[in-house]
Amino acid sequence: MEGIAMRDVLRTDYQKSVAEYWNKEKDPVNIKLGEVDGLYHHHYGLGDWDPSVLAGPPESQDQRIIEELHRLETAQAEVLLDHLGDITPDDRLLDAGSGRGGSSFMANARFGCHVDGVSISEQQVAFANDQARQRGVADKVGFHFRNMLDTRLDTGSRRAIWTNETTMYVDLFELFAEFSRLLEYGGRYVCITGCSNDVTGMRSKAVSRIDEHYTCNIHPRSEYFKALAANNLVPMQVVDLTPDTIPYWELRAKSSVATGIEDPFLTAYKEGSFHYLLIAADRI
Ligand code: SAH
Ligand code: GPP
Ligand code: MG
Repeated sequence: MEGIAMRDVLRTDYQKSVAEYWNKEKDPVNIKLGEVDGLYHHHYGLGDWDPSVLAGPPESQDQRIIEELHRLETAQAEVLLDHLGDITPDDRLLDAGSGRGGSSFMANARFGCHVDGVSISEQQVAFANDQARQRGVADKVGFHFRNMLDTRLDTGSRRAIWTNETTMYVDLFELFAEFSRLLEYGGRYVCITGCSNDVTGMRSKAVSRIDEHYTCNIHPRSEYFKALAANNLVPMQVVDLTPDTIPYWELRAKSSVATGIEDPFLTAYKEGSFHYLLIAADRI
């Protein structure tokens, strides 16, 4: 399935700029956390942190915080995988916007299933395929330089699809049309995302700062449900993860790997203009 032309993956100037961001990305907040155990994530954390990381020898405190942030990010991916339903080793899954592959390796380790990841960053695809070889799972986990709006994977080939913090880069109606095509009947789609709150009106200053920081376009909450309904995807569970992600941001703000985006996230969550949401939907 390889050998796709660059222009078929990066179709717009916007997509080129997103690819450029991810091709260059080497921030310590992601690399140092990944080095803890070799699982590299590009998403945020869930759950309470252990206050003992702030006690103990001061010279190793920073490393304790990094390990704790990484533990919370891995916990986030476990929560996502918990919502995929019963997956067997023969099932094929899609990690849409797969980053450096962390969630894909966790899915394969948990279910023994096949996973394809797609990303519009060639650097990420190369990195993640290298990880797959090092982990000895390249026969079941593979990453591809593809646009998730047009994956060119087979129709009906997927038991489950997930997006872990990737939907803010694309039009949701186009994305869910592609997922609806790829999923088998009764297949599951799980999304973890940040979305703006329709109830408080148009995007807040803090949400605009997050968009600017990542070159993304955070969608309002309503847009997800309109686009799912328009594409035969029926929500089964909707979980507001906002209270569970705030501790991660508070710890990250205290760490040496803080990037400056911590305050906008904390402001947006606390003022109620932004939510961290999980949606699990079935293909009918
Ligand atoms: N899901 C991963 C990475 C999230 S970062 C994780 O949890 O670690 C966002 C990812 O979305 C990046 O890998 C980026 O390349 C990808 N992405 C953004 N727009 C995309 C598109 N149109 N098609 C495929 N991938 C895309
Ligand atoms: C990826 O995480 C961040 C995004 C895909 C963009 C926005 C997500 C929202 C929920 C709005 P990362 O791990 O690369 O970010 P950071 O470098 O800040 O840790
Ligand atoms: Mg990160």
